[in-house]
Amino acid sequence: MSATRAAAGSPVFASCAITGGMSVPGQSAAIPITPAQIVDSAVGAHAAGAAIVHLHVREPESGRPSSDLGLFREVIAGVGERCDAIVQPTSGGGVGMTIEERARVVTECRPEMATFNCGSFNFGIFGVRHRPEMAPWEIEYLEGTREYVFRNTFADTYRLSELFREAGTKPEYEVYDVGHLYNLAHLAERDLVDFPIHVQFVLGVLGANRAELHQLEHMLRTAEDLFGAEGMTWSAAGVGYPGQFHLAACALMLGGHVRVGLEDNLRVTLEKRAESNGELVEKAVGLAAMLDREWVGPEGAREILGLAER
Ligand code: KMH
Ligand code: ZN
Repeated sequence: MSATRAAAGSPVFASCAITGGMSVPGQSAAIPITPAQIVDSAVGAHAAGAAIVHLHVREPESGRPSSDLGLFREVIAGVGERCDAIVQPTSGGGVGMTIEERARVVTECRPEMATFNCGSFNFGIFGVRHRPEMAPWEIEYLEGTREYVFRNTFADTYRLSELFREAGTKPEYEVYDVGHLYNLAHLAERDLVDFPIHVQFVLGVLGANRAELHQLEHMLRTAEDLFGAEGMTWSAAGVGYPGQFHLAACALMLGGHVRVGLEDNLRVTLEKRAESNGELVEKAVGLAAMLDREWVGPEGAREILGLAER
């Protein structure tokens, strides 16, 4: 694989992960909590250039990650009224949610896209620094992940594949480690996958692969061997700072798309905490321009992802 293979002027889009299920509000005042805040932040991310807004919801009073369908409906409708971003709710959810609870947003809201997690692994956020702003439940949430397994068993993924098909929702396959690609190939062997697929390489979670160039290259090469370069589109999401922007730069260089957002990273530079999702998208837009990629919004992304003809 050539290390610099994105054609000059090739189109790139971004997804912005707005609020997250594996973070707590006390980590940053910029994390949107209520449906109105999540909608505002998603609309701001779209205005800054994001084609996809990846959404979780939180209990409005506490900020605890939630799977409440009413909250999802409010946020999805709110974003749809104000912009044409591709709305991509999570089916990953947060700590303590069952696969049934996590899947409900797909079956009930039938979104254009949703995330689809390709394997089980430890997902540790207990290393996050405790801050005075954090409520007792937040400390418990973080510390509890010493025992947390993010569950996505084979049976779960078989079922989820069927539910996505029934809903007409395009999965974004979240792969955190190379083995998750083999799990996805296994789903394809069972005829549970519709090609071309869209893969998100999520690197930097404690419990899975690190956000490093050679790991992205290895996973990309493996994915292309399994599915063919024509059989897939892909994006990279680095968790933490500077991982988010290092991975974005690698993806831009290698011909992929990018994901940024407060779900994965709270800093815009080493010295400055991000004040909004839009600020993180703006930085990605700047990086893309420096690397001669042509930025596209929701319509361009729909075209690339094959959503336009669905
Ligand atoms: N929290 C991210 C590391 C999902 O929502 O389905 C991965 C994620 C998964 O966004
Ligand atoms: Zn997510």
